[in-house]
Amino acid sequence: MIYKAKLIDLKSKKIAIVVSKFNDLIVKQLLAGAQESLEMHGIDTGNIDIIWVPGALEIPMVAKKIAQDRKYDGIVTLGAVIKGDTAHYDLVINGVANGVSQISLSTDVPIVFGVLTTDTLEQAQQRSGAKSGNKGTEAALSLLELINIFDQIKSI
Ligand code: INI
Repeated sequence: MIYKAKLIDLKSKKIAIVVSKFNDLIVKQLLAGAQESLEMHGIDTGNIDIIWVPGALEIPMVAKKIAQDRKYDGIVTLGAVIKGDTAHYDLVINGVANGVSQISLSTDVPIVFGVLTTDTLEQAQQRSGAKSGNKGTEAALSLLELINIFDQIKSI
């Protein structure tokens, strides 16, 4: 048997988007891309909750809380960590990436990582709706695929 995502009715699925405010010009583009693609694939607008946190480092703790509460069928995490001249960069990236990964492995809720990590603001712009696509859109699509797969394998 092969399990692959297929079109299902997503109308009743509840999605949370946990998004950090830091670098807000970029994250607003990621959020717009994620919302648009969720809605385009049939998620009801009223079933998408957006939870703002201060910075990317705060994403895991909020994602963990809502994953444990089991109110959502899936969680998209969005943020933008831009290197610039901050030494904080590596700490933030490691914290958010490890945190989200741990939560996704320790709960049964599909969670995707839509946190941009770039050296420059320009690269972040390219990946948030300009030349190199939109990481928010990609993350939302991955989540829908994952929810779909979860639905199929839960009855195995
Ligand atoms: N948070 C981000 O989301 N992006 C960044 O680029 C960033 N930098 O570079 O520092 C950043 N730092 C804040 C961090 O996420 C926490 O909010 C802060 O340390 C308080 O815990």
